[in-house]
Amino acid sequence: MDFVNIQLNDKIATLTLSNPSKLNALSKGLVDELIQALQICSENKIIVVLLKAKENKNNVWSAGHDIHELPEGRRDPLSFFDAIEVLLHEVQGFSGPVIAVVRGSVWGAACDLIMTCDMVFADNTSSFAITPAKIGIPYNVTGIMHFINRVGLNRAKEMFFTANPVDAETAEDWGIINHLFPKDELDDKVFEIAKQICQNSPLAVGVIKEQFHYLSETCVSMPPVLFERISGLRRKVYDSHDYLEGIRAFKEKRKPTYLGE
Ligand code: LCV
Repeated sequence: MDFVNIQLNDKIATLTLSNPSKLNALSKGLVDELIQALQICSENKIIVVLLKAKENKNNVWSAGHDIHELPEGRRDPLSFFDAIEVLLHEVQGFSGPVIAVVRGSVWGAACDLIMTCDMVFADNTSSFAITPAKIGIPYNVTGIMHFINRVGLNRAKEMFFTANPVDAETAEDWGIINHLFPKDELDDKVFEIAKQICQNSPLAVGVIKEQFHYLSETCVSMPPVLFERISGLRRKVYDSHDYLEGIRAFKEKRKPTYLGE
């Protein structure tokens, strides 16, 4: 694989993002390889998957969706069948725990990926930012639910509306991270936790994970008309000046000028 390194160690697999020139941005190539890697893990009856990222000089775990691959207007890049959303479904559907091991900063859809993992362990160089508002993107309901479920309504709003990174200590306090470990102990501590999980019944662990998934996805039922309204609102944003402006400003390395239209 070009962008994902796979290591199988008995019943534990380690998948490492490796796209250094783009700060491990979730390009379609990298995401497709992650999906393929999870399928290889299933075929090898892996019980626990550790998700890591190759370190880089910028200390970025992942810079999120590859902005150069975002459509310029008129198309939702985060709809149900888009690669990143398929990856999130695959993580949720994997038969055992998928555990994120984080050093450095996590951005945008990579933050949603982290929120979709079953557990997150990190060191104190980690930070977590969800950035759609910064580049004019309205996000999607399942992604927003991941954040509400993890950190609660007010904190999720703070993360989305400010697009500011949440530092490691706050992330642990808010429940984004299960535990903070010292940088030089992180890998060993997490591997011990993975081995502990492997001592337990993989069938039970798998079914318990699936129950967590369904229960965490339940929410107050939303009348169909509201689903339609939300998809219409998202369409309006994707057709807007501001959506184009956000992406072009990033590419031109300048601050965006939003008009609210
Ligand atoms: C492609 C990149 C990227 C990148 N794509 O280094 O969640 S949503 O809805 O927003 C979703 C759509 C999403 O995930 O959108 C992407 C959200 N990600 C971000 O907003 C992070 C954007 N990147 C940054 O803010 C900075 O690059 C960080 C803070 C990550 C690192 O800053 P630093 O100064 O260390 P550079 O900005 O110089 O980036 C190094 C190279 O990586 C590219 C960037 O264009 C640059 O390439 P060049 O050297 O060719 O100019 N890069 C960074 N992020 N998401 N490419």
